[in-house]
Amino acid sequence: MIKACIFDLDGVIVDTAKYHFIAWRRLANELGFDFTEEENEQLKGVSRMGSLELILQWGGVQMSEADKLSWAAKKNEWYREYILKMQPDEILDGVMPFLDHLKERGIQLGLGSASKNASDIITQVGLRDRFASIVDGAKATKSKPDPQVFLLGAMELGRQPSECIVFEDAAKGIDAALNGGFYAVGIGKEAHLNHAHLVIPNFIGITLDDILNGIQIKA
Ligand code: B16
Ligand code: MG
Repeated sequence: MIKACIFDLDGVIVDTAKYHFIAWRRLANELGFDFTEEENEQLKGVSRMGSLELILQWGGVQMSEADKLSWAAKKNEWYREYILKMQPDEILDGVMPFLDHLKERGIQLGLGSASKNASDIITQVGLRDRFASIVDGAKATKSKPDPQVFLLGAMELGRQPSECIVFEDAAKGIDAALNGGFYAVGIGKEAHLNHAHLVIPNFIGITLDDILNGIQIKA
């Protein structure tokens, strides 16, 4: 029996990946190199410091731990310039009707994001009151593919992982959901997410029964 749905934020509810990309690219450029949108794909669901480590590797740049913290803080300042201007119209197409539909079906809603900015983003787009549980990168200490962020969410909702579906756009996020014993639905391209129970391109026109049929379980 499915009782709850836990949503990743970046790439599932809103497209903040584009703002992360702009800010990380600015950091790389200031350090004298560049990286591609394809490389950026590998940063999805990865923590801030984990992302910085990967980017520095791509650029072949080494620096002290103190400098890493200072560059990560700069990147976050640039990123926050974008997110603090976000409006409800940046919620991805199909998300609002799907959240309304889940509420009508009595399904609990949770948010499980690696982002320390999740709380501000969700407030900015007016969705804060929709989620009974919000677990972000400040509450969760272990990065995806560790399932901690989703396990904390299930605990806050009073549910077992087997009663919850996780919606994720990142391969590492799907790993995290599967590692925790959740049903995992990928949002985006099959090629990146084919280890999920089901992959859908987005939420447009999607019903709970479509999802349950897709993951082959009964409500
Ligand atoms: P912050 P999600 C993740 O959010 C992003 O996908 C990832 O690109 C980002 O580095 C991470 O949050 C940390 O974000 O710097 O705001 O703490 O997809 O788990 O909602
Ligand atoms: Mg994501």
